[in-house]
Amino acid sequence: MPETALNTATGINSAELSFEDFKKIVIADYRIGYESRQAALLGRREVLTGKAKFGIFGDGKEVAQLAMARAFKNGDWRAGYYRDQTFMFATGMSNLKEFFAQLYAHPDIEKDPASGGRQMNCHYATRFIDADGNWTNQVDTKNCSADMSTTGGHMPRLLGLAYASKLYRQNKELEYLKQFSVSGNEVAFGTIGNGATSEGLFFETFNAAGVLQVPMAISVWDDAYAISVPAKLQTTKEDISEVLKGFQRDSKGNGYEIFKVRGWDYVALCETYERAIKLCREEHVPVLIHVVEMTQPQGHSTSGSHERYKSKDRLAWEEEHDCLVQMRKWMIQSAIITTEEIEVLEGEAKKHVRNSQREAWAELEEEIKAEITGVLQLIDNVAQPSQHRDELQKLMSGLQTCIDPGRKDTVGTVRKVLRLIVKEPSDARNALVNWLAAENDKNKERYNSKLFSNTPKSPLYVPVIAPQYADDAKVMDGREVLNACFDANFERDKSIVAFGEDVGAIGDVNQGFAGLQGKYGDLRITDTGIREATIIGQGMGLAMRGLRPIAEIQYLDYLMYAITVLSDDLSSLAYRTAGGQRAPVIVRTRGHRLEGIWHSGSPLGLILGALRGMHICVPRDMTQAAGMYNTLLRGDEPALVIECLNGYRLKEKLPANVGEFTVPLGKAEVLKEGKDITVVSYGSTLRVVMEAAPELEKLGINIEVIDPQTLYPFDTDNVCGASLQKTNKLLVVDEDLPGGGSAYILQKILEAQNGYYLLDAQPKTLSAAEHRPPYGSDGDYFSKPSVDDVIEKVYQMMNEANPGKYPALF
Ligand SMILES: Cc1ncc(C[n+]2csc(CCOP(=O)(O)OP(=O)(O)O)c2C)c(N)n1
Ligand SMILES: [Mg+2]
Repeated sequence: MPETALNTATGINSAELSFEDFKKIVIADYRIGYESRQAALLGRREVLTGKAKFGIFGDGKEVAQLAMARAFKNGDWRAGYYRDQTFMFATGMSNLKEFFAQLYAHPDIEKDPASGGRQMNCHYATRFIDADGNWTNQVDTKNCSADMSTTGGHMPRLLGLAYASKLYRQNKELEYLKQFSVSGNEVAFGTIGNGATSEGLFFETFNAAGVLQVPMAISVWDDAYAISVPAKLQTTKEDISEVLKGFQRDSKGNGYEIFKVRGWDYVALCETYERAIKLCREEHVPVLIHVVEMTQPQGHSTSGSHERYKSKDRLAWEEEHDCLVQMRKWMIQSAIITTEEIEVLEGEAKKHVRNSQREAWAELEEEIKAEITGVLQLIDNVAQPSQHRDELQKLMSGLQTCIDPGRKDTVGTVRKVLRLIVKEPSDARNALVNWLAAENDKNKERYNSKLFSNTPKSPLYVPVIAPQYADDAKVMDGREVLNACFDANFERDKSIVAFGEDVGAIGDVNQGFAGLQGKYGDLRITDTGIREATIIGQGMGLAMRGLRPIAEIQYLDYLMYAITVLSDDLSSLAYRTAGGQRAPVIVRTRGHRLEGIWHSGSPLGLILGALRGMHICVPRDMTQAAGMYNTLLRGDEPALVIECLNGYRLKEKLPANVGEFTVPLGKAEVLKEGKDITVVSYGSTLRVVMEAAPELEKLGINIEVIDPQTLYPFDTDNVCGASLQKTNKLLVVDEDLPGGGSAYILQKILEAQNGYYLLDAQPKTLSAAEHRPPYGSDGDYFSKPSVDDVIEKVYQMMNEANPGKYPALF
């Protein structure tokens, strides 16, 4: 191939480039690819010899990633999966030492900035918030949203990252947010395996990006397998770009530009990426780059070998079409490098990788060894005078000779020692106890911190502002209070956007946004397709790029269709990056009883289990909901707000400061004081309880009613526990299934708040029946807690405590 053809084909600006310069660039690329391969080979060995627990690597995918990295610019974003180590090295977003530090689970963000040792290897992320909660400048850096292990799980987030560019380009009001975008010129790069394209999240994302016309570039790394399952069992026609051809844009309308290229052809790859990304960046056309004929030299991961399921022919083909083998051959044939030179390069690269691995291991090992030395001295101090000296010495030598020890070995040994000498108090034992306490604190920080971002900008620190009411405050439908709250916030903060099904033109199905699209435009208040998972992903991408999304899920029952994204991605983001990333998405929905099986759901048990890492707000009315939105929109953590479906038309008073007052998170409110029984409830059942209260008064029972307002965090001032000091009796009422949200509340009050010690009767729960709520008023009455149910339940508890005073009803 003539030199000029090479230059043009690689997308490397040939105009000012000599052949020498061009050679240098290609050689530098090969070096990165080769080092990456060596890291994969060595990484696997580290797992097999026991230094690391699991390995999954990007071997066989190197060359395409070198080409992709060429097209990736400052300000761009990646949402990808565990095969992308070469891309990460080539863009400088990661390096060899960090690669090994993560493989060894080094819990220090200086060593593994992606996850602080929390994620398996090759799970990447760049850090974009500082310790004070400030955003870093995303325009001058290359950006990587945090990987997950779930294949395809990152697709919805990718949509949001690309959608942010569209908003930054089209909404001129956002120009003041200079650290996030330059006129929306940033591309969101996604990667996904061929197998994972079988997943619904892929198709939902793909369609949505075509509708939205956002600068999203999806690369499919196609190695014809998904672990052992071959393409013919994964993909129609065994070819994802073939079946997606209907998305190809044409003269009739918008769509995608679709590219297909072989994973071992460096020249074609560079050319394809240059063309594809230019179009994507400049014209905001989404692109698919289907990279075929990729290989997996070491098989899927360290948990198995591919010889089990690949034929001899396939294995031989893979060896020959190994992308680095092909690139090497091409470089030599094209006189870019000689055989001797490339051998020298490879020798150096191997050494460099080995040194990086050794350094990464030594850094972790030294820390732990130093801890062991200190602990052994402390144990020795208790061992000398101990009756259990022999056993203690055994424990010491066990720790001393432990191969590749970890912190569980030091801490575990000390805990055993303290049990052995439980009856031997001494200063030396105290020293050991103190050591353990200090170490527990450190390990808590290492392994248990950052479920939330916990920065000074947390919504927990938003100042509390009480609602103010004018003497002639208007009384209006609850939905109108919300509408006024949203209006004030949209006016105040130009970065707020809201979107979801029917949110735009009609202002949501209950009209909380009525009239606001007309006022603020359809870039800020926007209709979406029926695609719950990507509505959340859209919110995540925007929130990561400095915008303030309210992502609406039409009914709580449809949250299930987004639960994977909410649970795996949004809720785990702060934790899995050890506080390096955040996405303060506010998920707005409405739930609890209304009508029928899929419009009356209240699955709080499920939500509390799945969404730890989000604030869970359960306002009893629209004024409280408004106060919560005011709080959340001023904080920097994700939250779910569940409005009461049957409350939009109930009358409420409009606070004069409807866009300013705040409802603090985790602060329970006593709605009615009483002395006989504490009744804790939330959401729609609170009205039921409040209706039951005067009826109970007639029966001589005075209940105290408490609204925790948020389930996570739950009553951080122990208001519920304190109430039990007075009543000594506890009833929890909700409309989840038995053992769902109410069981969570019991655990909080009885165990976390020590309420158990204050009870003089068995604590009870009153929940919905354990089936779905049937349609119709009778179905509701016989399945969800009614006023009659509450009265009888409370009465029964009083009857049990004092049958003389409260004779049995039935
Ligand atoms: C949601 C989900 N389902 C299943 C898995 C288990 N799993 C991990 S990797 C993998 C195969 C992925 O194949 P492909 O998408 O082709 O990517 P490749 O590993 O071949 O690059 C599977 C099934 C997972 N991690 N996440
Ligand atoms: Mg595959």
